[in-house]
Amino acid sequence: VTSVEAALDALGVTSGALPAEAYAELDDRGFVVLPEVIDPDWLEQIRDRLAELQEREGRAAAHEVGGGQPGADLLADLINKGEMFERMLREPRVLAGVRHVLGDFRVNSLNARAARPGEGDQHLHSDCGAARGDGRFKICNSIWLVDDFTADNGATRAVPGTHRSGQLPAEVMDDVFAPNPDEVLLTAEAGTVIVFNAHVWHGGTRNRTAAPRRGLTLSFCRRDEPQQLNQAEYIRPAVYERLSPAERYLLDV
Ligand SMILES: O=C(O)CCC(=O)C(=O)O
Ligand SMILES: [Fe+2]
Repeated sequence: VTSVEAALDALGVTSGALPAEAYAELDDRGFVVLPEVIDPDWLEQIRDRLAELQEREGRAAAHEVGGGQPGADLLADLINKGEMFERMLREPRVLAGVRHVLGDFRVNSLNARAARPGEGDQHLHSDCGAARGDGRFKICNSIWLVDDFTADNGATRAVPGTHRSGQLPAEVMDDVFAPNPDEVLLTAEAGTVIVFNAHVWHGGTRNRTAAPRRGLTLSFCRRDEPQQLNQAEYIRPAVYERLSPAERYLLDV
C-alpha cells in the first residue's frame, strides 16, 4: 500500500460511503454529524478502557502531547492503548469524509477529552490557523461521542462556514469565550461521530452537569503536515503486527 487511495480501497471506502448531502455539508458548513457509528458493545468497551486508563495514568495522563488542559482530563496515544481504539481507523464514513476535506492525509493523533463537571469551556478557536482560501486544509477531526452531548454538559460549539472565512475568532470577536451569534451547539447521542474541518471555529463549552463529558478525537492531517503525535515513533510492536498494511499506511508507520 503506497497511497491513501490504495489504503482506502483496501478498507472498502468508496465515495458512496457518504451521501452527496454529507459532502456538501462538509464543504458549506465544515462539519457533518454521523449518527450510530459506535454500536453499544463497542461503546461499553471504550468507556471501560477510558476509565481504566484514567485511573492508571493519573497525573501523567497525556504526557505524550505535553500534558493536560485546564478543565478537562485528557488521554493521548490511544492508538496504542486498546483494540477498541484501533477499530476507529476502519470506519468508512469517517474516512470518506476526511478524504473529501484533505485529499492526501494521515492520522494526526487519537486523544480523549473529558470536560470536568463545572469546567471545560474553551475559547472559540481553529486547531490549525486560518485557512488560506486555496481549498488546501491542514487538519480534519472526527469527534466520537462517548457520552451524549447535551445542551448543558459541555457539547462542542461550532460556527458553520468559518473554515471559508480566512479569519480567526480573535481577529473579529471582542471576547472569544463569549457566545458567537452564528454558533451552533453540536448536541447528539453517544455513538455519534462528528467529522469537522479543524479550521472551523469551535470549542468545548462548560459542563454544567455532575458527570464528565467524554469524547474521543481522531484527528487527521494533510500528509505533508507534521503529526501531533509521531505515530511511527510511538507505535508498539504488538499493535503494528495486528494492523493491516492499509491501516499502517494511514498511521504512516
Ligand atoms: O472536546 C471538545 O468539545 C472540543 C475540544 C477542542 O476543540 C480542542 O481541545 O481543541
Ligand atoms: Fe479544537
